[in-house]
Amino acid sequence: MTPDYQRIDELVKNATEILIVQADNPDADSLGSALALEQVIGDLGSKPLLYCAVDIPGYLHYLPGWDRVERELPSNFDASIIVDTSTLTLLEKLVTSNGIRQLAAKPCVVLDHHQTVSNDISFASITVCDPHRSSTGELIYDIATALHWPMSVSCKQHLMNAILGDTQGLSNSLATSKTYRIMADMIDSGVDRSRLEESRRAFGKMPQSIYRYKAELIKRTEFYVDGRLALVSIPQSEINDYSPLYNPAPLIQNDMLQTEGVGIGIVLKIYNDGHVTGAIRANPTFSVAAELAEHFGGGGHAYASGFKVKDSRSFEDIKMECIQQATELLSKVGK
Ligand SMILES: [Mn+2]
Repeated sequence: MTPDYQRIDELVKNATEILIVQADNPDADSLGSALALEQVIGDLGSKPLLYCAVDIPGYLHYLPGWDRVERELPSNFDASIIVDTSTLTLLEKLVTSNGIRQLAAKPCVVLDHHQTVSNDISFASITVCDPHRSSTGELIYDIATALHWPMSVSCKQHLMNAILGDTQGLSNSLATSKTYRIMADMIDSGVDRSRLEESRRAFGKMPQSIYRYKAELIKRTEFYVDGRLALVSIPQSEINDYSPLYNPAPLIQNDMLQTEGVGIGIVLKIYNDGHVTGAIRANPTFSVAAELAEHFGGGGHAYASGFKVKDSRSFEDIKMECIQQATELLSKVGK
C-alpha cells in the first residue's frame, strides 16, 4: 500500500465532518464518486457533506442521492476531499467566492485521474492523481479496498455508475483489464449492472422540444478539415431555453462522431458576458481532445475534454483559432 493511502485513511478517520467537493462540471464519475465516498465516510463513523457549486444536471438524476448535493458551501467541516479534478480552473466558483480559502485552511485530499494538470490545487495535503485509472470511481474502489474500508452494495453501485460514465459503458480505451476485473468483482458482490443501465436510459430521455432542437443543431453543424472536424455553436438564448432540459453538447456529439470521416466533434457555447466554452469529443485514432483543450487553458482526456475562454477576443476569433488548432492537430493523427 502506498504511504498516501495510509495518510488518507488517517485524515478521514480523524475528521468528524468531511466535505466532498465536485468541480463545476459534474458528471457521472464525479457524482458517483462523491456519493460512494458519502457512504464510506458515513459507515466509518464520520459525517459526510456533499458540495458542488453548480446544479446537478437532470441527466444525472438517475444516481440516487444527487439531491443531497448542496450548492452552498457549509461553514463547518474538518477536512475535504475533492473528486475528479486536480485543477483550480474547474473550481472557479469556489475561487471567485473565496470559499477556496476555507478548503485551504483544512486538510484536503484530491482524488483524480486526469492526465495533464495546470493551475493545480497546491494547498492539497494529499493528491492522488492516477491517469492509468479509467475514472475517479475506479481509483476510489482501489483505495477503499486497500484500506479495508466498508463498501456496501449501494456504494459499489455508485462506483459502477462512475466507471460506466467515464468509460462510456466500458466502450472507450479508458477501460483497462483492471477496470473489467473491478466491474466483475462488483457484479459478484451484488451490483445489478443492467438495472443501472435501464435507469440511466430512462433519465436520458429527451422531451419533444429537445428532439426538434436536435434537428436544428444537426442542420447548423459545420464541417471543416475535409470533414474531419464537426462543429456547432450555441448562443446564450438557446442555452437559456434548452440547457435546463438537456445539455446540448451530449445531445449532438455522438451523432457527430458517428458521421463518416469525422474525427472530432466540438460544441462551442457563447455566453452574453463574453465567455466561450468548448466541449470536445474525439473518435479512436483521433486522440487530440486533451491537446486541443489545453491550447485554450482547459484539459481532459484524449477523447473527451473541455475549455473555457474569457478574454477580449470575439467569438469569431476564438472559433477560427479553434479550427486552426484542430487542423494542425488532426494533420498529425488518424491518417
Ligand atoms: Mn472522471
